[in-house]
Amino acid sequence: MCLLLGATGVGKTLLVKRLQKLSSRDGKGDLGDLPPTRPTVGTNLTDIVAQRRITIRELGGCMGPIWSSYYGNCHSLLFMVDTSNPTQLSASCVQLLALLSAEQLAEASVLILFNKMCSEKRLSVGVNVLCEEILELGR
Ligand SMILES: Nc1nc2c(ncn2[C@@H]2O[C@H](COP(=O)(O)OP(=O)(O)OP(=O)(O)O)[C@@H](O)[C@H]2O)c(=O)[nH]1
Ligand SMILES: [Mg+2]
Repeated sequence: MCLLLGATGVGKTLLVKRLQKLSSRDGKGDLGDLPPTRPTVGTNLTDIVAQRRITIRELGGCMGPIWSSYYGNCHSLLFMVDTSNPTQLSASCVQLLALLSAEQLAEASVLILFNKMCSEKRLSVGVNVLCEEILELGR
């Protein structure tokens, strides 16, 4: 099981929809129009078939207080950050640090996704600086 986590509105559902499209037979060419998304209230399970089948469980950002009840059976973790929302960034750092220090996730591989880099509002600092800041906070 791969968990997909991140604060509200960072773009988790859109990523899952895009991955689904890419892994489907008709996803070989253009990704097409932007699919609509709604805030995930609860959890959203999706099977992606690439070289092998991967089950991704997105947990809505509003579920943050109970994310930990889904840590069991998690082998990998995708954590998404919205780079166009500086006011959310510190909350995202706190969430990420909680994930990185969770006993149940100690063996899980973690990928941090910096999303919305296309936005004009994105943070002007580079992703490497953000990573350093996050790691520094964790010391
Ligand atoms: N500009 C821009 N908008 C994006 C990007 N990714 C997602 N969005 C938009 O951000 C909004 C929220 O996206 P969702 O995928 O619903 O966010 P979420 O993380 O699933 O949110 P919750 O389910 O509430 O936790 C939607 O309007 C998306 O189209 C991106 O890379 N760039
Ligand atoms: Mg969602």
